[in-house]
Amino acid sequence: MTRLIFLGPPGAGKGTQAKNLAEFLHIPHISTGDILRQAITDQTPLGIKAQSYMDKGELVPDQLVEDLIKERLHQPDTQNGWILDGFPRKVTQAAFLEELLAEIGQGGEKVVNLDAPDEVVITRLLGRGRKDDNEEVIRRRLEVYREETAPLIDYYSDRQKLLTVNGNQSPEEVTTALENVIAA
Ligand code: B4P
Repeated sequence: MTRLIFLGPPGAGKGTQAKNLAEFLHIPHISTGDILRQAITDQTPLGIKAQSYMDKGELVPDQLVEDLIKERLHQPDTQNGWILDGFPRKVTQAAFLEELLAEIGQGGEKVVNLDAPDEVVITRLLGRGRKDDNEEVIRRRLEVYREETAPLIDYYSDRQKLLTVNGNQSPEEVTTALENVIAA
């Protein structure tokens, strides 16, 4: 049973690694960013509410992502494990997740902290060129990461759930490092 949470700054490689690992393990890759972007494309009520926040590099309100995570983790395909990519991003979201997992009997999760320096992630994201990948928005996403998300490193370390992987290597090297920490 693999239940993993990917943590790290924007551009650290969370989406890249989480997608591959989930395919390999045959478990769902649950990316809040992907779900929100799809909702924006489909112009659903969720997408319409989320768009202005995402365009500015701000986090969308907790309630929106918490509702979608609750709904997603109740789906039957989560029974054999999952990878959460982009959730939680704040201590309040982590507390919500802890309660949700206790309620649905899906504890035992590990948290992978994938890290890479600012200059590296900025270069990667500018190269990708998604709508929220322009320099001003990237800098705001990094600020938000430092203020809101980085405290989760201590949060999960205190709970003995944290695994750390250096994201500043080639994708293949990151995958190998990831496999090693998970297997250990
Ligand atoms: P996300 O979609 O989660 O985007 P991200 O943090 O920028 O990382 P991503 O996973 O896409 O990039 P990756 O590092 O894999 O979030 C977008 C927005 O959604 C947020 O700003 C927020 O508004 C909203 N949101 C999402 N979840 C939320 C939540 N819980 N609460 C509130 N709001 C929420 O890859 C980046 C690039 O690097 C790619 O081009 C990739 O090919 C490249 N790359 C990856 N690994 C590499 C490597 N080792 N070497 C070289 N390049 C690499």
